[in-house]
Amino acid sequence: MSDSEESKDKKKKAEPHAKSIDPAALEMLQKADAAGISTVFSRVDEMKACPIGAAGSCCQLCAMGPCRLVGKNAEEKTGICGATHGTIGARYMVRAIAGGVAAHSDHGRDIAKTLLAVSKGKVQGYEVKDTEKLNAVAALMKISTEGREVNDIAGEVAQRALDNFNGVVDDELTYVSRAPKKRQELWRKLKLVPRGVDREVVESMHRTHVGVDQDADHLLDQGMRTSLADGWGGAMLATDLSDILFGTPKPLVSEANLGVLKEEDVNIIVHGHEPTLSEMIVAAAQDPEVIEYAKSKGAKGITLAGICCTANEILQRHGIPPAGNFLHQELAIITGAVDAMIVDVQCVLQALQPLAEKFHTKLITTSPKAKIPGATHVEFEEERALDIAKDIVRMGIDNYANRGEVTIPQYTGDMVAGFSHEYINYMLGGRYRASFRPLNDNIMNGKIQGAVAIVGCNNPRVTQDESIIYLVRELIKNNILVVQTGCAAHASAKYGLLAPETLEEAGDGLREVCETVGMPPVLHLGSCVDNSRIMTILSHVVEEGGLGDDISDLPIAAICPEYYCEKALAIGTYAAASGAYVVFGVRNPVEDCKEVVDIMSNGWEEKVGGQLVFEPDMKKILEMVLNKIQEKREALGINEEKERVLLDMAARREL
Ligand code: MSK
Repeated sequence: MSDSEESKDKKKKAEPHAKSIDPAALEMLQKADAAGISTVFSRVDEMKACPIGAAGSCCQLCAMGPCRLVGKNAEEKTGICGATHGTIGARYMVRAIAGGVAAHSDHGRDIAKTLLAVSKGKVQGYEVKDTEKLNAVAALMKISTEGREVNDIAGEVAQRALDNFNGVVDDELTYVSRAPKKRQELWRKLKLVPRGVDREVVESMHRTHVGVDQDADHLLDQGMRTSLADGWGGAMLATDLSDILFGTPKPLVSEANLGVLKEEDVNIIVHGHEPTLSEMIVAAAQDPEVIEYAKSKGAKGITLAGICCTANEILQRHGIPPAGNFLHQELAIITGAVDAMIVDVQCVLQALQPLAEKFHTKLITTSPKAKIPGATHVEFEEERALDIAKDIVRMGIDNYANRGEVTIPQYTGDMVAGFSHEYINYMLGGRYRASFRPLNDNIMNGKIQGAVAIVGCNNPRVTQDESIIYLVRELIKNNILVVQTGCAAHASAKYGLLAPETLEEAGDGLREVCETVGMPPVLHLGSCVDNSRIMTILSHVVEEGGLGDDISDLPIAAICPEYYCEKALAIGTYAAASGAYVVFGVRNPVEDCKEVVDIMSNGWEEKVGGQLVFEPDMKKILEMVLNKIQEKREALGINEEKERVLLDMAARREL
């Protein structure tokens, strides 16, 4: 290679950084390096992110371009069609949001279809597991339950849910009514109320096509409306209907990390996002006949584990341990102990199949929506769900004999998972007085300063888990209750932060409240679609009273420290459009589009009381969030020292 070629090659490479803080990950990366195997961690060093695209300065929407707005006076430059930096950045954001909403909401649609099929008795292995939740959802949908059969109600609920996708619901999604009254009115006034999941996604794609909507603020309003179709639509339905079908989560113990795999067992991993097939895989892996089959092949039994949000779905309801988060998917295969990895949709790296070929792992795709060249495709059909699940588990068992060298890093973290808004309500108030009152009171008296959601993914551009763990630890130390979902929750689980012992690290006030109520200071609320549970909790907190009359009044925030995908941007946008202060780490995807950056921070704060901001430095994120919480507390007037009034007997009687 000539000198100039070598320097060009260097420019394409990223600055190396620490890969992970997880010793299990580091052990597997060492094994990969020694064997000359590439992973997402090594490929990220080989490919520097394109600086033009990374800052939102590249428009690829038509064949007159791609146009890049760089160099001197870049802010004043336009694309060939005349599109400004603001228009280009806003179009990028809206398309990314639409992509994320499509993914999570399509998941919701499939759950609704399963519920409909269950109501008609057309499926194998599924039934309505939580009738109380079914009745609660029916009541919210104004569907009568009086004297009706469970499946009859389920059918109408499922149909109403499906109507939310195609916009057959009076131009307002059903779950908008779950938001605080003031928020609903604001959305109506600003024309942000979503009218149908599909309709908003289609309109976003239309308005971002070349030659249509060219006003950044107007475009970003559509971004908010589309995101709300997920947060208070598709994703919220995914959560509620999954609870109806598979059971509403209740606290349970489990453990997390690669150490959950067992050398003497057949190890099967489910990975992706949806609970429908994985529920049946759980049943199949526990079937005595299937376990006997595993034993007949020389294994001691079957270990089922998960990766990403499919893991969260079966963790929350069955205690099945996660083998790790997003960046663990390749590392699990590198252990040499995974006999089958069953994937559905979302967050599945295409690199898995070439990697699986270097080991003995059988990669099995199951969704009619997602195939991977080289992987075995076993299409999932609800009519034969349990039979298909058993066939797939048997494929893993048959593969056990083909194992080579096995290295399982012996690291696990203990955890309590399985929190739902229903359970938190019960936990705070007890069976007869279930209520969010104790939470509100303790926020008002300052023992708990506020609450922060730490959610989202891993991204190999930053050190795996580092900022998630730093922020969880610092926030609870500062008396902030932390709730988690997605791969960020797995991160905490791996380091034992979801275990009750974490109370030792909490500030005095938070610790006192958690000890009294009997809850850990970091609560795992489920998968990425279950961020909708956080929206529901916030609505209940507002309704309970004493902390303002809208979500934007609450001393709360959301952080997505290690995001990587469009789904995360969609979630962040619906949280901001609902009134939350939202901070993303890693990088700002529209950094050079100053108009867009300003609209999403200052403009949205004025308009909807929430903000979407980006800050790669975790220490600055902490400072920003703590300041915002204090700002909200000041505005509520709950930071003022209350004068102690000593009451005499007469005053007490009057009270
Ligand atoms: S799975 S979207 S890497 S959280 Fe929900 Fe994890 Fe992010 Fe996928």
